[in-house]
Amino acid sequence: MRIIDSVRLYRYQLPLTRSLELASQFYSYRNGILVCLQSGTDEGWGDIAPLPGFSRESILEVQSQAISLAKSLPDIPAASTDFDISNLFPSVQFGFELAQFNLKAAVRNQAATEALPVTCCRLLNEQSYKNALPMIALQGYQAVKIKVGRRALDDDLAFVHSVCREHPDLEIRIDANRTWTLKVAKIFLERTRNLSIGYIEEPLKDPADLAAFARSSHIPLALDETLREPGAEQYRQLADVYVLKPTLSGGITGTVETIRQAQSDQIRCIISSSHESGVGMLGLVELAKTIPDEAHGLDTYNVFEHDVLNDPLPLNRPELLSGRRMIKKSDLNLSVLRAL
Ligand code: OSB
Ligand code: MG
Repeated sequence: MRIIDSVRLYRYQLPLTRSLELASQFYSYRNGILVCLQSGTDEGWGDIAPLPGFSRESILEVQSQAISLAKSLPDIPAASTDFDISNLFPSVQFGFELAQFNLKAAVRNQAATEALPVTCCRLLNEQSYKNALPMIALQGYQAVKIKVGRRALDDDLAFVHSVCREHPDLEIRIDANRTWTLKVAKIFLERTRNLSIGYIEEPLKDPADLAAFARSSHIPLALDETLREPGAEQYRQLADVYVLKPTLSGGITGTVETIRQAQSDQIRCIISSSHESGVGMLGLVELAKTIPDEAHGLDTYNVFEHDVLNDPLPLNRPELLSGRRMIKKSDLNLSVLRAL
């Protein structure tokens, strides 16, 4: 059996093309850690990138956990290591599981798996919609997601109505990121009665109101943040859709298990990214392939000025056509990586 010979960790800090608003704070850099598991001449890379404002763990906490985990790994069989242990931060679990998955693929030399297309949901804001020619900008997309709740309800409603009117064939998804009271959410429902909306994600500040919302809603309910909280169990049953962010919860194995359970309960699952680097994005694309009939929330990669990969991935499009791409050290931009 193959043994892990070495574990290497690299910090990165990637500049963003525009400042990124996360939970009401603005960021101009993305911090993360790449992990490389090596066995003989084979290597497997993973990405550990806790998202400020969303992850509970900070990059410094992640760094010290990753360093101690790395010390414990060499000489352990590559295939048998189980990172699905409760004391790991989700971002660390995701990064090490992805590295292990990629190492196993490298050992089996599985670079050329079948290229299955993955459908991507476009994140849409009013500014970019108005600046671009909408018919061209959205060409080929099946689904778009509109973030609401950061400005006056009337402005959100006007924009949602115009996108629905101009693109009747698109699945329109709404994400309020828990900004509304039940009262405001009900006004939104009232004023979208005549629209067809794919789902509304996290409408409410207070999860205790979700049951009342679901009872009066004509729009399917998607849960994201609420799924990751203690006490999520009582709210899961209200959801028609789960938005799954493996970096923020569950890593790879936990996410696969949630998908399996959800599918037997007839709940839709969307794989969603959290501004991971290209290394993490490739892992999310692999996971998305396991749910081929959905448009996945993978439109977060375009914020980077440059990536950890020398050649940026072609992800800003409706169909991500990906055979598995094997990452090797020579694919990485070493000038942005600092060995830990
Ligand atoms: O609220 O779903 C969110 C990205 C980073 C942090 C939070 C969120 C997101 C996304 C990802 O919206 C894209 C998507 O899910 O379509
Ligand atoms: Mg969301």
